[in-house]
Parts: sequence; C-alpha cells; structure tokens
Amino acid sequence: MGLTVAEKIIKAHLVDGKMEKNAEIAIKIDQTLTQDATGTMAYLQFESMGLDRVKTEVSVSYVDHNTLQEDWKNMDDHRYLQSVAARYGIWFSRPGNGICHQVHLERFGLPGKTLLGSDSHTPTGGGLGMLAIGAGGLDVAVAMGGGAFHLIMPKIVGVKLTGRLKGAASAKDIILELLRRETVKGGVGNIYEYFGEGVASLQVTQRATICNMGAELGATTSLFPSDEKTKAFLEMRGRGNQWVSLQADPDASYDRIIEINLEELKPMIAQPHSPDNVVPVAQIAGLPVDQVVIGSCTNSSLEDLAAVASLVKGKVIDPRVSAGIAPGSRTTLLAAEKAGILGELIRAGFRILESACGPCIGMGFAPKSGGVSVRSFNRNFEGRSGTADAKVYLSSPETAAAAALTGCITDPNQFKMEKSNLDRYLAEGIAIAGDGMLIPPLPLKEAQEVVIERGPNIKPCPRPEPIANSVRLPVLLKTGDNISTDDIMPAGAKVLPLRSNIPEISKYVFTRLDPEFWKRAQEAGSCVIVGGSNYGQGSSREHAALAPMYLGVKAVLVKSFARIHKANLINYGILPLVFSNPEDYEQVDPKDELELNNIYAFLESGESELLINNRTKQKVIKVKLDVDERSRRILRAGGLVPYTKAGGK
Ligand code: MIC
Ligand code: SF4
Repeated sequence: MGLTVAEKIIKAHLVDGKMEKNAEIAIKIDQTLTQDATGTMAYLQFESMGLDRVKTEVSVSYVDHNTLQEDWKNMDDHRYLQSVAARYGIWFSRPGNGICHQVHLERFGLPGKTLLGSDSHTPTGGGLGMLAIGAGGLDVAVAMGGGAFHLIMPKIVGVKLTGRLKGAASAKDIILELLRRETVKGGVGNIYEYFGEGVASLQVTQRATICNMGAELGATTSLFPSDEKTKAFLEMRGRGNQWVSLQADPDASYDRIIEINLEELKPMIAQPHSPDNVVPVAQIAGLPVDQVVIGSCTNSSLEDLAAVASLVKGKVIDPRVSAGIAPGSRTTLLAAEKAGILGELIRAGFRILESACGPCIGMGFAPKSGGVSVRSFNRNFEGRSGTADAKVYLSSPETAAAAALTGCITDPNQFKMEKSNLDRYLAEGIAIAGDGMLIPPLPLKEAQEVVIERGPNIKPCPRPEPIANSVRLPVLLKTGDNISTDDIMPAGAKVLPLRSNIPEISKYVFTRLDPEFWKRAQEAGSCVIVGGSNYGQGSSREHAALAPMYLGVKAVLVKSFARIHKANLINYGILPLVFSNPEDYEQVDPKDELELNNIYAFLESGESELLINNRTKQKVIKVKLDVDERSRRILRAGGLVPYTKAGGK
C-alpha cells in the first residue's frame, strides 16, 4: 500500500518500533530549534549531558520571546544562550532577527527532514513538507545530544483541499474553519496532512500559517507535500538546490478524510477565549474594536504584510483603534521596505513593532481594560494578552486590517484590494537581511575555548524527587476543561523573565485560578491536581510541569491530556492519570485526600488501570495510566534525567 508524506518521512527516520497504528516509535531528529523562553532550561539540561557538541545536522537557538529588556534578567538569558550556542556548535539568531518559526522557514526548513522544537508552533515547518514537531525543552536537549524522539505513531488525517480561495478569504480562514469543525482537542494523536488540487494554489507561507495553527487542534503536527511552490520558495531564498519533491503515493490511505472547498470559504474569526470558538466574520460584523495587531508566527510573512498593505493603501486607520504590526523577521521587514509595503503601512497609521513575538505572549502592546483586540495570531486564552479582562479575537491579517480601518469587526470583502508591488518584487528574489543577526556555529577547536556566561538570572534546574511507593495526596486544585499551560504557568512581560529561575517562577503557578496556590502547595509538601478534558493545551513550556514539580505536585488526574504537556509531566516524574470513567470527576473535590498504593509495582507491571482511594469520600476510583513502556520506566526512575543518567534510552 502507498504511503502518505508523513509516513514517508517517518519511515526514513525510524530508529525504533514499527510504523503501525498506536505503536511506540522513535525517530531520528535532523534539526532542532529552541527559543529563549524555553531555551535556557533546554541548554542547562544539554550542558548536564556532558557532550562536546550537538549531534544534529542543524540546531538553532532563537531569541524572540523575551525581548523587552525591562531590567538585566532577559539580557542575562540572551548572553547565556549566545555563549552556549557558540560553545556547542549551534546557530544563534539574535534578538530582533525575527520569530523562530518564521526565520527557520526562511533559512533552514527543508522538505523531508525532521525538526524538533521547544515551542508548540514548530509545525510551521510543515509548510515546507518537513515533519516538524513541538516538544518540551528536555526532549529537545536529548535530540541535540543525538537521542531519538519517542512518540506513539499518530493517526494520519487527510485534509483534502478543493478549488481556490476567493476574494479576501485567506489561508488563516482554512485553519479557522478546521478548528471550528475539529475543536481544540480534536487533533490530539493526529497528524493533519493536506492534499488535493487546492494545495497547488497555496504559497509556502500560506501553508505555513495553516500548519502553524494546527497546533491549536492539539495535533502532533501538520504538513503539506513538497512541490513547485516549495521549490520556488527555496529558490527565492537562494536555497533552490536543497529542494526535493515529496508527494503522497496515489494509493496512500488516510485514517480519516476532511474536505474543505476553498471556493466556498468566507473570512472566519475565533471569538474569546478559545481558538475553536469560530464563526464567520459577517456574523459578528459591527462589533466595536479598540485594538488591532498583525504579526506572530502565524501571520507575519511578506505575503501577509502585502495583503494588509493592499487593503489599507491610501487610507488611514480609524482614530478609535490602536494598530500595530510586527513583521515576522528582519528579512521580511527589509523586503517589505524594498517592495514599498512598509511605507503603505506607516502611512495608514500602523505602529511598527519589533520582529518578535511581542503582543502574542503579552510582551507589550496590551489592550485597554475590557478592550476588544483583533489579532492575526493563534491563541486567545483569557489574560494572555496581558490585560486580564480583554477580549481577543483571532482572524486573518485581511480581517484585522479591515477592522483597523472601520473601527469595528468588518468582512474584508467590503474593501477593494489594491494590487501591491509584491509579485514584481518577488520575481527579483528576496534579499536575506544582514547576516550579522544570525551567527553560525564555531569550528570545534574555537568552540571548546568559549566560556559560558552565567548571569545571576541563570539558576540550576531543580531535579525531581521520585514519587514514594504509597502516598496520600490532598487535592489542592480542581479545574474545568481545556485548561491551558497559560493557566498553569502564565507568561507575559512580568513572569517570562523568570523562566531561568524555577524557585521564583513557581510563585506564579495557577495564579489566574488561585493566587495563593504556590503557598498552599508548599505547606502541603506534596499534592495532586484534578482537571477536566484537554488539560495542558497550548504551549510546549515545560515550566508548566517543572514549576508544579518544584512545588510538590506528584500526580495530575484528569479526563484527558494535551500531548506535549503530558510528555512534560512524564519527563519531570509527575504521574499523568486519567479517570477510567469520566463521571468519577464528580466524585473528587478540592481538599479530598487521595491514596495511591504500590505505585512502583503498578508502574513495573505494565497494567494500565489503578485503583485509588478517595479517603475523604470513602470511595474507590479507577484511573488509567495511558502511556508507553518507556514512559513507565521514566516515571519509575523519577523523570527523564535520572532515567537517562541510569543508562535508559
Ligand atoms: C506560546 O505561544 O505560548 C509560546 C510562548 O510560544 C510557547 C512556548 C513558551 O511558553 O515558551 C509555545 O507555544 O510553546
Ligand atoms: Fe511567539 Fe506567539 Fe508564535 Fe508563541 S505563538 S512562538 S509567542 S509568536
């Protein structure tokens, strides 16, 4: 039987297991990426492995999240990252060079390769036909050391695109439509692979937008085939010789097929506070808007900027709206300037923001209190913008630009899109912005001389204490469904600078739900968290496992988990338990005491169900540990670091 694109890449990289449904597999990783907010911990872990140099084909360390230098902390992190990169043979993308996923697409992404990144939007690379997966920093550190990435063979969902986009409908509307249909938990355990005649009409940057926001489905990754458009993208960036064609076999079979007719697609918008709360823009047209931001790793390409420019050309944004735009990379910024796009944006009244994550992660440009913000981003979790009561809507750059012009939510089809200079400009090829911002790896001898800079913001990573064989754990917090890692470990300008200091950042665990959580946890010594379905959705930040571990969280008992967070809990020795009967969620309340006995024998037995005793309610509850054999061994060892130190693979 024929293979899908995803299966072809997995097959070529398989180092362990059989490529069969639900099988445990391990794949070789060709490239890694880290960003600064997850990178410091990842490199501290890498350093502790005692290797001389990374073993990947390409490893890149980007600085794009913590770029507001309110004091010394972020800069301490940047200098640490730069010196570690120099020491271990890693590329370094300096602050201001751009958002990791955008720059990686432009400079390193390649069809057929595997990429593991310590950021949940790493699947952006799928736009180029690569198998790009987000993971916790520790998994990325292992991959940099030459270790394989372990996963359960995902289901391959085929997304068949027919027709062509019409009017102001854009690539973002494709993924918003998919989110509307599949929801934020519908993609867990899936790879979304795009195929059909509609694919050929989409540029690589449009494909990248779709793959990027596939992360919001909870998917393992998303990807497109590699075709003439892929070739043209690479050629324009002087990398045409690295192109390979990659197509699914004609008789490839998918576990499920979803069809989207691009002809019928209308501009869509995700309402607060979830990326799957999607409706057609026309349905909420007229809602007053206070702020518009265009950018983020989802929609900050040259094509996105050109679409905005062609909509706002010769017009001025509404005086009630504060509008900002952050080009995804300096290459994009430079190209936008050369193509005359930047001038249009400036004349229309956009504030030009740094090529970085910025407002997407609450690093500045927060909306007014209770404000409505329309953003071309991928996440609108409550409070993430930096303003607790803001209402964030997610849309295409075109819809966001239309809102900036009218001061209310507006179907962009109401505007005539002026033709931009983009096509003429692109035909001449894109100039890559000055390379001083992207520092190549040093030769081994020179690298060995590098002294790593460790400012006072860099604190060692705490090690997990293995769980005792039998425990009584108080339920310290009970949450509802779809708790995001932003709820567990908030980001934003105030908290992000503490990413390299676990004792300090732990004080912010669950602050949105209970500001006293960290104190209660420390008093309790050890505890369990109870949650609903899709617990830990969103980011790859391992701090959402590491900081709870530091506070004594020994187990998390929920209806279901998001993929990356579950893996992070395992890596830090926290038991990820699932109610065997979801109704039992009602049988556990905050302050109940749960008793778990003979945990070691259970982990070693391979049995999937465990009985736990709710001592407060005098009830026995059946729970599942739905993990592979290796994860059981990691949990038994007390986490991935002790497991690896003891010789575990
Ligand atoms: C995000 O978009 O939430 C982040 C910030 O990029 C995270 C990574 C992090 O928390 O550092 C992600 O997506 O993984
Ligand atoms: Fe940065 Fe936002 Fe993309 Fe995360 S989603 S990498 S914060 S731009």
